[in-house]
Amino acid sequence: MIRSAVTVSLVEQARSGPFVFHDDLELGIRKAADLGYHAVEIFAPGPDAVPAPKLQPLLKSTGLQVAAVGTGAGWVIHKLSLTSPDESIRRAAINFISSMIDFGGPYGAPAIIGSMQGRHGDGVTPEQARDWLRSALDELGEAALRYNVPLIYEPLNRYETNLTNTMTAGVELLQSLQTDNVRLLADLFHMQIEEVDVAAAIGHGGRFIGHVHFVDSNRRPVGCGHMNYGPIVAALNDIGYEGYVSAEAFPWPDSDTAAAQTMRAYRYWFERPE
Ligand SMILES: [Mn+2]
Repeated sequence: MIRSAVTVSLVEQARSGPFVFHDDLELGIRKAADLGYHAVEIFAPGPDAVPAPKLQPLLKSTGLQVAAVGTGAGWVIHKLSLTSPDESIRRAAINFISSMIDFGGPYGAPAIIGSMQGRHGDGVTPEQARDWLRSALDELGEAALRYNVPLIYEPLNRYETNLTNTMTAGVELLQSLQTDNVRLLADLFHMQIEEVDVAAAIGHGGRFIGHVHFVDSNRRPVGCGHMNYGPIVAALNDIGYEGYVSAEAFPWPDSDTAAAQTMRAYRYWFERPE
């Protein structure tokens, strides 16, 4: 079964970012539960931002899961990158992501590597950057095993990274790793910029896809852009996808409307009788 999730950001520096709820995790979780979501995806400033004694009872009382935890704060706040020319920054980036794996793991939530992957250039060759990225994914993928969760790696559009822009490149990267515990994030916003055919790319990603960012072409909530969802949903069903479709979208026109709109779209696309 494909389950629904909605993003909650607690990162001040990401206030204008594509997150449906901002600032207040408890309120975000309660609203998500009221709307019928299965889970929240948490974008936190660090591993200690949300203490377990606070989060656990909230999840218990609402019945919500944590779909995933973002690691982008490592970049947005600390300017850490897995492909920085500076070895101490690369090591700090791995340590930050490792601590986020430890944050999400007890909830069964994988960590997502998006902006933390960085980019080549600045004296770093593409080959060198990919070597560093591969070695980090191997280390962190294995670290996630102790929680029985994968590590999620997100290909981004060309304006955000020059390392991996498509599902095809993502599959090639994963196949070159030692670990088999890394999965791809199919973010429909990035994909509609980079892929020739989003549905075909999902088919190509196949079993490697472990998470989906469910969003429209303009990064507004599903139904507020020009994405053609019919073939995309069919492709997810065809590959037997069973993870989350998570609303990583702008709070447009506002958080409550965006969350309700995405839930309407989720029900239309994923809960319709055959
Ligand atoms: Mn995304």
